[in-house]
Amino acid sequence: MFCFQCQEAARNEGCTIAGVCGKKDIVADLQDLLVYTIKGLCYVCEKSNYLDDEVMEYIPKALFVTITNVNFDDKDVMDYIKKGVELREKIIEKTNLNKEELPHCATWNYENDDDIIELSLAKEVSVLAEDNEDIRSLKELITYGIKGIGAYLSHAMHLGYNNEEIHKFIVKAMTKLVDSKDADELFNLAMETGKYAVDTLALLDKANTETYGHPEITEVNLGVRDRPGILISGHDLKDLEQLLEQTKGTGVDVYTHCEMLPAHYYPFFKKYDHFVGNYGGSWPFQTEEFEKFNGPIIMTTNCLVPPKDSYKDRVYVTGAVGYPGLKRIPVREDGTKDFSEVIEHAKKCKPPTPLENGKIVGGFAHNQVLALADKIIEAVKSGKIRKFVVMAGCDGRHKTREYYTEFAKKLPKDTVILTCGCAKYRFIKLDLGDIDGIPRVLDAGQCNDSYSLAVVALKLKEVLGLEDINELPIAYNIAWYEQKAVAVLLALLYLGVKNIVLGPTLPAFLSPNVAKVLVEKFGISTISTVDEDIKRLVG
Ligand code: SF4
Ligand code: SF3
Repeated sequence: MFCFQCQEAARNEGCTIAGVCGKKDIVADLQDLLVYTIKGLCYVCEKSNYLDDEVMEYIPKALFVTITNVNFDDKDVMDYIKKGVELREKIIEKTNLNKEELPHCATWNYENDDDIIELSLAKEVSVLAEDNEDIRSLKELITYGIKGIGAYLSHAMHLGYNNEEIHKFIVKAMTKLVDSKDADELFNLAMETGKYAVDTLALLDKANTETYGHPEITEVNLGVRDRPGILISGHDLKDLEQLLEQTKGTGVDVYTHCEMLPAHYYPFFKKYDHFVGNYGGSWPFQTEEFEKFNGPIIMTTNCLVPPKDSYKDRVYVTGAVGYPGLKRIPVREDGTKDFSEVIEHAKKCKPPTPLENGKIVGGFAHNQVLALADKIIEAVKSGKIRKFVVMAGCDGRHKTREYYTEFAKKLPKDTVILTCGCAKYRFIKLDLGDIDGIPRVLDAGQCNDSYSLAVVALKLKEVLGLEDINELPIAYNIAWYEQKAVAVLLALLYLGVKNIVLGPTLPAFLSPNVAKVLVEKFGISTISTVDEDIKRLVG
């Protein structure tokens, strides 16, 4: 195996024996083959100008399966590979494509599982198939951006929202990854990936807000009640809605974990009395927190950490998530999920052990921030707010991430943090005060809500009459971990944002030359010390 797609790649070079994330070599190899298969499927779609609902349903989900901390189950990955081959063969047959003119990723086949495993080990399906390290770097940058787009698109589609143009882009881009070896062409494709990342995030924002209302200022309870509970994690709001409906009147409470916290900000979810609050923090701390929760846990998306035996029987998965031995939530014929087993399980469990008390204040997605625009603009004009600092993105295991807590604490009092994603857990529980009633930490929601930060920036630019997004009093100190963050980064670059600080390390998949281009064109850099970074970002 060779995998370097996330921020925790071994030695910041790549995992080769097993993943730091817990992914076994067989799963990593099969995921490479899945990406290879998706490329082959896209290739035949592109060459025959073909797209149908089944393909549009499959590609984003299959991409989602390969994101860090989503699926650790070789059987699941194998099933997705088989489905990809099946869809591809159907299209070749329907469109009479000449197989002899197709590359291996679009023609390979198998007789049994051993054939699949054998191919998954071949160099030609791995990241290292590309010998030129700069071309490889650009191709993987695009691939990870597209994985992020696939994840966000899956969420939008789960809510019934879709945009064929995004699928067409994925198909075109994956085909170029097979065909192209031209660095300029690939660089432009990376920028185009950013454009489609913006479009996908906008679609998801529309899906979320039209379905559940606009997030609004909300206090989220961090304590627990004396009843059994179900903990739901990941990003999927539709799964949460169905769980809340099915737990109504059962005596079982529902709590959010990690990226599900922002669900509390939506008006729609406030009507559920048994939707109690948020339990714990970000994903790296789940092994201790899940242990103490005492009841069942549902993982709707990333980030799943290989579960300990002590609570493994209480973890349920759904959607793209998978882990050997964990129970899967059944899907009914009408497509809704059946949580009855989880609910019965919860009834037999003790209430959660309290971890903390107090509250988190959030809900500052674009609509809420724009409702406060006059106040915010006044504070900017009068100098009470000197600068906004975007501290969005992901959390992770490494100790180096304590930097972000220190950074937030040491930021001057006339700065406001704009956040979203699970990076916020490094500082959201600190009491950083407010500026004339405007909290110093404004949480827009999940990483899925990154679009909000772009809307706020563009609105501020308009109101302040500025020409360029970089003239705004906004600095970017972004923490990344997995591939959705890569999509968001490409989105920001596409929007023209310069001088982003990306940490705690630059991606291992950026070759020195590609990194150099990003530094020259966009002023990207990585973190240094808290004091130095405050000086260069805030002045
Ligand atoms: Fe390593 Fe990250 Fe890949 Fe897991 S996802 S194998 S930690 S690089
Ligand atoms: Fe977090 Fe995984 Fe990325 Fe959605 S849950 S931001 S790391």
